[in-house]
Amino acid sequence: METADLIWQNGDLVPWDEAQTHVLSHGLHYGSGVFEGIRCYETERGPAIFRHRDHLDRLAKSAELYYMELPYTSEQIAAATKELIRRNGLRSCYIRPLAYRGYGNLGLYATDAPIDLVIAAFPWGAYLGEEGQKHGIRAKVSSWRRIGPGGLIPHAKASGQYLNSILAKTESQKAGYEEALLLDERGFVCEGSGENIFLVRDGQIVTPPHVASILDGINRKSVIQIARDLGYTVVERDVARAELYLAEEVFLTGTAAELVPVREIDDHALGEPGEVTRHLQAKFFDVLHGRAEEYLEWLDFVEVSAKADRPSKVSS
Ligand code: PPE
Repeated sequence: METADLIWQNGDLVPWDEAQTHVLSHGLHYGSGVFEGIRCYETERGPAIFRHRDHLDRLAKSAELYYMELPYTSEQIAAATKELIRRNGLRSCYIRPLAYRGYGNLGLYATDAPIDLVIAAFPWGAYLGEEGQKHGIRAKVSSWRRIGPGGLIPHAKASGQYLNSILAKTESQKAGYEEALLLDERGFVCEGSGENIFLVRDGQIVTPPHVASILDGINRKSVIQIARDLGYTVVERDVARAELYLAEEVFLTGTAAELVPVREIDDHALGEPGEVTRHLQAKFFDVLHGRAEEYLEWLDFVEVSAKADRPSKVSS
């Protein structure tokens, strides 16, 4: 992976290689952590974090759902993130805050394990490849069902839950596809291993609802709003598996993936990205890069001096 100079760890900026944790940290053993994936884009007015507040709200909610008390407020985390971006001299980056149960005791009811909080910010290019972003990816419906509300909390972005996504992603990669599409426990379409999914059917935009065990994606929400603002009809409803093959267009949204067209599912060709996908993708990229006035309120600008003040020597 691409690295940066510093990582924010429990209140301190530490050199990247020195951001360590104890091997008996609770989160390492049980996946008892919650995290976010956030992106910051270079804009004409400087670096801007997309829907920063919404991501930090979701982080706080994920923590609350797992009875974890975050040691910092969203305001403190936001300020720390901006400082980290400045000190790393980054203009655009992926941001990964992670709160996990640290070192204290093992066992499932770990009252003595403190909650540690780290924030990393580093460059991360096109998640599913430049080619995929332009021409679409090949996806496969996974044999693994998405975690359901009976056993876990699909609405939470919790570390351990990602073992489910990892199984699905690994299966799809080994089978020669770029991404896995998961069905929910009932067998309806849910989402990608790290993205929400949209279909275009009869000119309408369709996306699975909350009861289909989706993660309440921030880009999903954004794209729904942008599409409606552009005059499209967006319907949140259950989607049958075969609709994936019958759709005029399919695309995925997520922070890492951004907006990626799907050109083939289970060896059914959908073809090159369609008109709706291309229209939404272009508008969405304008929004992310601060080129759409009407959505500027979604951007949290990072104040940097004209010449980014990159530290020549790192001190912790
Ligand atoms: N579903 C899942 C399971 C998911 O992990 C993500 C984000 C989404 C939907 C889309 O959510 P949002 O980013 O709020 O629009 N996946 C993150 C982690 C990816 C990774 O490989 O790590 C991300 O995109 O940052």
